[in-house]
Amino acid sequence: MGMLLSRLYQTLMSFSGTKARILMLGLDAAGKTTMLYKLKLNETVCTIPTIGFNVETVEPIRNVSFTVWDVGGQQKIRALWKHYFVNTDGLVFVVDSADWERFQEVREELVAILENDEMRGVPFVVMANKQDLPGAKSPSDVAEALELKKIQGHQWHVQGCCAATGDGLVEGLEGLTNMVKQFQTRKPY
Ligand code: G3D
Ligand code: MG
Repeated sequence: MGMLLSRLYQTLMSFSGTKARILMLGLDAAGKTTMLYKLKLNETVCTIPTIGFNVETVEPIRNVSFTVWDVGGQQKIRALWKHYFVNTDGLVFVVDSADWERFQEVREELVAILENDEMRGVPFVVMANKQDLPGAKSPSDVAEALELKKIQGHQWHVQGCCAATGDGLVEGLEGLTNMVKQFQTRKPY
């Protein structure tokens, strides 16, 4: 097993005993599928741009699932999203840090997701992806552009990463895991 994968497993194993349902969302081309494959097998795979409401899921360890789709556009299918928001424990929100022209759209999408009833209190990590690109904004610049400090009622964290190499993925998921565990202990059943 590769180093990255074993560190990822160690992080996710800290959920052992509890179920964790993680959503991984972001605009198209943010790098979600690339990240998903890193969680599954430590190699870069060819990805086909996701069209419409195409949901991908991996369960890297038992009881820990990652469910992924593209947000943005397609007003008509938004009503369907809420079914996937049910019982979410954590959100990985992936941003292309070099695509600053879409930061406003990214912010609107994030806010719209978090406003959902089913997403109340759910912690999230913003993965400021593609840090390897020359035009990439730093994680703190991404946090500022998305006005994360204005978002109330959710614990959050921002992590710079490069899905292509896997850099920063473990750190991001560690941060999320810690927040999710706190969220799960506070959650009334
Ligand atoms: P999505 O699933 O969010 O839509 P993808 O995004 O995972 O399909 O990635 C979209 C494109 O960005 C892909 O390029 C992918 O290789 C690239 N990408 C993902 N992560 C990184 C990264 O960290 N750095 C760089 N430089 N590129 C990244 P293609 O060319 O295959 O469309
Ligand atoms: Mg995809």
